[in-house]
Amino acid sequence: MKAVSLPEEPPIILVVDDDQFIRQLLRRVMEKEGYQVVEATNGEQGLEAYKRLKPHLVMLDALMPVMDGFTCCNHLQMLTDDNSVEDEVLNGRFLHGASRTPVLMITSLDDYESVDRAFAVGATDYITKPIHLAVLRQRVRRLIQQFQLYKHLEQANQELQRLATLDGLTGVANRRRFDQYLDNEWWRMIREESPLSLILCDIDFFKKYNDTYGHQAGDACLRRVADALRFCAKRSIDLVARYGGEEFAVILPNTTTVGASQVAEEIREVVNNLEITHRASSVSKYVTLSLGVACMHPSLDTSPTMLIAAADEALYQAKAYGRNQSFSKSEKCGS
Ligand code: GH3
Ligand code: MG
Ligand code: MG
Repeated sequence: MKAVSLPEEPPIILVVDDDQFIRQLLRRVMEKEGYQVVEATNGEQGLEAYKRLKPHLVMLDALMPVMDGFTCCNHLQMLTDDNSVEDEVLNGRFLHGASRTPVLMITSLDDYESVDRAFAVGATDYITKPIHLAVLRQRVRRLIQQFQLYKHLEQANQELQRLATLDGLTGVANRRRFDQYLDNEWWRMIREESPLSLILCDIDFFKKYNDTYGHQAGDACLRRVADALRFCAKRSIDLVARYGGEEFAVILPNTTTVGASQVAEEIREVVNNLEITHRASSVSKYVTLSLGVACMHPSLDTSPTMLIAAADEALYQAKAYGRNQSFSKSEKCGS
């Protein structure tokens, strides 16, 4: 995982206020703190600048011509509310909007209603004028630190999620990802009324390979086979996964039996051509694969397990007919 590094550029603060004196004061104080400051004179300009600059903090006056601070704050929330439902649940429960750029309202309005309204439209914090500069500095520092920390956590979380879907040895998708993807594509193919194909590949006499060359050589062999599979499953929607042990699976959406059988034969040939010596094999001098191909037109009364069972049965046939070959078993999947 990448180490968390501090940003090189100083954080940007967007000051939105119609009062030139206040803008200049805030600029002076914030620049002294090491921040970059950008100014806007009303809500509309503020939104434009926000979209362009993606600042780390917005300081927002409440009363301004053209578009006031409450309306502007509302729009800002809509601009940043592009999170998934899952993120929303997390934010709502634990993070209280920490994923959004913090908005600090600085205003002379100090009545209950205005304060409540500001928080209701998404303000992160509220400071009244006349501004207590020492308090402002601390609040700004805290808000920016929290926002940056959240961003780092988000990056780390994304990286963890990516790693949680990969097989550690071979780098292809793991079984968990395979199950998820097959399920997703199953539903997608129902909607599109398209065929879904699956290839199960099993290395022939792999136990003997391990016994002959050792477990580490076995691991290296698995990696090379996985690379060959990745090479053959060319489309971005194809998924290669380690199904378990020395078995791999290839999910081929929008693919007929004929198409999938071609891919299976190509995989078989590419692995043969790797010429990984296997002297204990009874079918070849080299490491070979047996492959089972299945294709279905997903529907509401069938399920992904049926596709897996069909591919497994086909793989069994390929083994029974002598290994180093592919066998397909399909519903009417066209050609
Ligand atoms: P067949 O031709 O019928 O497929 O026989 P096989 O020997 O390939 O099948 P079997 O299921 O008997 O053995 C699979 C072997 O795969 C046994 C196991 O030690 C090995 N294996 C499973 N996972 C790994 C792994 O991560 N690394 C290594 N090196 N070997 C593994
Ligand atoms: Mg096996
Ligand atoms: Mg095997």
